[in-house]
Amino acid sequence: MTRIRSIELHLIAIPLVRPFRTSFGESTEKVCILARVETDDAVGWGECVSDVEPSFSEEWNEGAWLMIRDLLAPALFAAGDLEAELVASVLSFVRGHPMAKATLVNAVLDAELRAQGRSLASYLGAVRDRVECGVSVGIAPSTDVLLEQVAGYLAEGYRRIKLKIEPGTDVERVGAVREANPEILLSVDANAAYRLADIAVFKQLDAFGLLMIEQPLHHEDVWEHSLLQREIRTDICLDESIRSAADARAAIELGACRIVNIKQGRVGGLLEARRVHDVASELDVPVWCGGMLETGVGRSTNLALAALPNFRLPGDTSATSRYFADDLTEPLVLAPDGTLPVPDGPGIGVEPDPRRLEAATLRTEVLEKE
Ligand code: OSB
Ligand code: MG
Repeated sequence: MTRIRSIELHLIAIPLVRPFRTSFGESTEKVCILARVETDDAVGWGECVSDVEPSFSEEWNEGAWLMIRDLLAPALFAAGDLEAELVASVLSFVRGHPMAKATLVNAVLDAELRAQGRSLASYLGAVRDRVECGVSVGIAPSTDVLLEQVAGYLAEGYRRIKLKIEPGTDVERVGAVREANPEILLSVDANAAYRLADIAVFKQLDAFGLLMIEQPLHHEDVWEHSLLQREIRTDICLDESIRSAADARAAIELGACRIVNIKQGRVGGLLEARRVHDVASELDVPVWCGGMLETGVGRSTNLALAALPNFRLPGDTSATSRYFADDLTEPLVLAPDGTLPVPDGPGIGVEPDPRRLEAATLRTEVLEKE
């Protein structure tokens, strides 16, 4: 048990090496909240996966900042002595807001593990020391540019290519990438841009031997995903629709997906993410680790999670060079075999470099017990 002395919030911005476009919008820089939690014993870091606008989910940076400052942090200070496994129950008086909650769950866990000198991977139950990496490729300005980008990532060693798709260009783009690369593991992510009435598109995509189709329909349409899955051969993977282990169980039992994307931030942090992993494992459904273009803080967190046994497919955590020219932490470098090492230092195993953090910080606020 330990006491939280202070929570320091940083709003940071780092340019992306290339714009990232999905069916819901385009980013040219990564803007997010980092929390630095200081306990009586150690310091821990948590990265919030919300974005500038509430497009991927209802959460967004300014909302998450106020949620943490005005509701979640005061509840943690009031709770007194605490351990990471209790944080979610202390915060459960707030409905929803998994990304804001995850920031604190993960930061408190990081501090706790650093105080014990134990790595996050070992605490979670890692079974491997390297993780297979895929890359998520944004919607490109043209098919030619897309083919060039995909060829570049494959040359670097990435083991799975995921194409962001949207109505209009989907079949042509995916067909072109498949034709140029008949053997690769290829998947697509629609970020909820389609409706059940678009079933003809998915039947055409069936011809390309995709590893999966990620989140084709609206995040609340779990039933409709089950209807779609009955009609197509390709496995559906859910991302946005899964916000808890209970959601994962319901979606799998309903036949709405045969694969689950786990993003710890989307489900309220690392401890719920491990429960999603366990439910999927029990139901013999493979999972893989998604990403939200995190800095080295969030990606190191994700690498530890991706070392659990039921992470059976290459994830979206890519090397630093795929995202940033200058990250907050030391660069994560892809090995020629397309893997990244699971951090083995205490906690998440990395810390933001103070100089880089300062250069990236737009705003800071220190929260303490009243
Ligand atoms: O749907 O998986 C997604 C990035 C931002 C928001 C949503 C998604 C993504 C990605 C990028 O696909 C994955 C990564 O490289 O971090
Ligand atoms: Mg996705």
